Amino acid sequence: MGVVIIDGSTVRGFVEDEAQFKKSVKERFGELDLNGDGVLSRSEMRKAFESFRLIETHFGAEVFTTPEQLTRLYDSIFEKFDFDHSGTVDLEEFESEMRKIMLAIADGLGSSPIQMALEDDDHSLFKKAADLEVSKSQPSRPSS
Ligand SMILES: [Ca+2]
Repeated sequence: MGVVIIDGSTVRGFVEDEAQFKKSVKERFGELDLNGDGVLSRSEMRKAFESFRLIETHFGAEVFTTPEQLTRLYDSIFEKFDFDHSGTVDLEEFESEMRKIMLAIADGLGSSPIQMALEDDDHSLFKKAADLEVSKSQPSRPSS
C-alpha cells in the first residue's frame, strides 16, 4: 500500500499525453478483458467498476446502498460506455469514456491535491497518472 498525491493538473497532464494515455488505457483494457475476446462485457465492466475506487465518489455510489441500486448504477455506467448500444464496450468506447471521466475528475480536483491510497499492485489509471508525474519531476539523468 502506498499513498500518492494527485491533483487536477496531474490527471489532466496524463490524459493530454496522448501516446501515454492510449497506451495505459489499452493495457487496462487488456487486463479487464478477462476472456480475451477484444471487448468488455457487462460483467467484465462491473468487475472493473468494483475495483475502480474513485468511481464511487465520481458517480456518487455512496448514495446507492442496496445491491439492486448498485446494479442499476453499474448498468447506467455501462450504458455510458456502450456508446453504440452493442451490448459490449470496445477499446475506442472505453478510451473515449475514460478520457471524459478523467477530465471531469481533473476539473473536480482543480488545484487541491488529494491523497489516494493505492495497493502496490494497483493498475488503475490514477496510479499511472501519478507515476507519470513522478517520472516527469525527476531530474533528467545525463545519458551515458
Ligand atoms: Ca471480453
